[in-house]
Formats: sequence, structure tokens, C-alpha cells
Amino acid sequence: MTKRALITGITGQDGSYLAELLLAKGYHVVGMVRRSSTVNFERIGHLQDDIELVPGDLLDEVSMIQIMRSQRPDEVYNLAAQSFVQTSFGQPVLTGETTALGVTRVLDAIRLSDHEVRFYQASSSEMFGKVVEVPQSESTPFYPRSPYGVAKLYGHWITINYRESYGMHASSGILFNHESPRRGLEFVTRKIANGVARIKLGLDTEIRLGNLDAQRDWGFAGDYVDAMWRMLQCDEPSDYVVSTDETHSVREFCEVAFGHVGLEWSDHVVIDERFFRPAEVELLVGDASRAREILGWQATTPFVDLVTMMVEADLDNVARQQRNLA
Ligand code: NAP
Ligand code: F7E
Repeated sequence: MTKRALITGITGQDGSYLAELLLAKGYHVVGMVRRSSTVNFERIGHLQDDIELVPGDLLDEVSMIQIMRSQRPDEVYNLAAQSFVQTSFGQPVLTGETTALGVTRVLDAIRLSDHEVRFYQASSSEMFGKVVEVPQSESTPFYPRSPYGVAKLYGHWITINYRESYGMHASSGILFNHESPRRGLEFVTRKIANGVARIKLGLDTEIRLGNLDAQRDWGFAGDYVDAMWRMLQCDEPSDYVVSTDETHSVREFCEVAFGHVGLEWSDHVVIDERFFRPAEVELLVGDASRAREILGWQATTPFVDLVTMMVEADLDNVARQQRNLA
């Protein structure tokens, strides 16, 4: 029997990689997409003939119930969220409605449908926030530092609560930052990669950034979606940290990215107060031992390879845009 998977957030970075992975494994992939005034399928355009798209929104409980009843998925990957930390400070209520309560809406829709579903929740290292322990593992206490982190913490605990209350096969992946050429342009890694390409090709002279001292455990998104799938193949649902177990600063990311194209980062990076956050997460570094031991999962893309992959992809993108404009 062909397995059916529902992905919320299929138009996002992770949704597109997960859809590719599940299609390669022979799944029937259903993606939930919300209504927008323009089509937003940049990351999944190449998959459109192979996946089924259904309308729905995490803000709308009825749409979730209808999807669950009509699609009867075996596995549900809840990747949809307001995922940008900076925006969560400006739109805390929307972030809570989507990133926190949205999880309950999906879980309730599953609970009301009368068949077995395995559920994955996209939890986040942002829940560790002002870290109380280094490195961070599944047993590290949480201390979120943004409305996004707080909302993700709610999503994490409601997932555990539905598992314990209703015996649901509900797992939560505490994923550390993962990046790719498909990362949104507002996130710092893609902002730098794209900025480096534009500077190298003569379109810009500077990138404006905030806190260069922030340290993150950055992995490749293509590796991380495999960990999500592995969690749902386990007999027992559980929670796992997924990380590279290495940390690097935003400054180091700049050094490697500019260095790759033969430029000096400090000649082009301008510090801009607008990109500082009201409360910052200074240091994140994971301990993914449990994922290695139980899931047999391991990050395979080193930091320098990730940075150069992103810069190379943006050099191609920017050059293509230039040719199209010529
Ligand atoms: P992303 O690129 O920002 O994608 C977010 C997705 O959520 C998009 O498909 C978006 O749809 C959808 N969405 C937003 N609001 C929605 C709503 N009300 N109803 C339905 N769909 C909605 O995020 P990502 O990087 O792929 O991350 C995937 C998930 O993992 C998110 O939950 C994120 O918070 C979490 N996470 C990410 C990381 C990371 O480093 N990437 C780390 C830990 C956890 P549109 O395209 O229509 O906007
Ligand atoms: O910031 C600093 C910023 O926005 C990383 C999301 O996927 O990962 C992501 O959240 C760091 C922060 O990602 C700029 O202050 C400096 O310390 O790329 P980011 P994030 O906030 O870590 C977690 C795990 C998620 O779950 C989230 O969904 O970089 N920084 N200057 C900057 N950040 C941005 N965006 N822009 C700057 O100019």
C-alpha cells in the first residue's frame, strides 16, 4: 500500500525538501497551501506534477478537519508556522495563533478523524533561548527569548500532551538552524549569501546586518528532513534534538562567504541597529547523540560546504536575473 503523507508548510524551505524525500520513498504526498493573491510555488514548482495540493490554513480549524477527513494521511508533518523570529516581535499575536495554537488545530483534527496517524511537530532550538546548559540536548530546560520561541514551546508541549493524553504517535523534532539555497531571503545566512553574490556581480556594495556575535549551530536542510521521516518510522513516538553539534558566529559565516569569492567581509558589512532584536539568543549548539543512537541520523554537510553551496547558488541566481534583464 502506498503511504500517504500530509505536509503543512510545503511551500517553505523544509516542506520542499521533505516532499522530495517522501516522493523518492514512494509516498503519495499531499501539501496544504494557504490562499494568497499570487502563486507562491517557487520551491515546489518542479514537483507540481507529482504532489497533490489542498487548500487550508493553520488559522482555520474547519479546513484542517476537512483535510484530515478527506485525505486520511498515514503521516502528518506539521511544518507550517510564522517562522521568522524578528517578525514575531512585531506580530506576537499572529505568531501565537499560527505557531502555537495552529499545532493544537492540527492535533485536534487528527484526533477527530477516526484513523491512525503519525504526527511530526517542527519544534525549534529557539525554545532553549537564553541557554541554561551548553550544549543543548533533550533534557536541557527551556528559556525562550522571543514570541516565536514561546509559541514553539507551546507547540512542543501540546504535542507531548496529546501523545500522553490520547496515546497519539506524536513526535517533536527540536531542530537547530538549518539552511539551504531555498532559505528565505530575510534569514541571516541567505541574506549574506545573496548579498555576497550581488556585491561580487557588481549590483551592490554592502550588506547591512545586526548582531555579528550571535552563534548558531547551522546544518543543511536537506539532511534535516531525513531526521523528521526517521522519527515517524520508530515504533515509539519521542522527541529528538537534531543538530550538527558545532557552532559558528554570524561573523564567521561572513568571513567564509566573502572569502569564497575573494572579498574581505569587513569592507562590505555595515552594522545596522534595525537588525538587532529586543532579546537575543546569543549561543546555540546542539547535542544530537540521541538522534544518532536511536534514529541512526547524522548531519553530513560541514559548515564550510553549506556556506559555499549557498553562495554558489546565489551567484547562479543573480547572474540569471542579470541575463534576464539584459
Ligand atoms: P518557512 O520557509 O518559513 O516555511 C513556513 C511555511 O509555513 C510556508 O509554507 C508558509 O506558507 C506556511 N505557513 C505560514 N503560515 C501559515 C498558515 N497560517 N497556514 C498554513 N501555512 C502557513 O519555514 P522552514 O524554514 O521551512 O521551517 C519549517 C518549520 O520548521 C517551521 O515550523 C519552522 O518554525 C520550523 N523550524 C525551522 C528551523 C530552520 O532553521 N529552518 C529550525 C527549527 C524549526 P507560505 O509559503 O504561504 O508563506
Ligand atoms: O538569525 C543574527 C540574529 O533570522 C540568526 C528560524 O529558522 O532558526 C531561525 O531563527 C542570528 C540571530 O535565524 C542579522 O540576531 C544578525 O542571532 O537567520 P536568523 P534565527 O533567529 O536563529 C531557528 C532555529 C528557528 O526555529 C527559526 O524559525 O543572526 N543576525 N544580523 C541577523 N539575523 C537576520 N535575520 N538578519 C540580520 O540582518
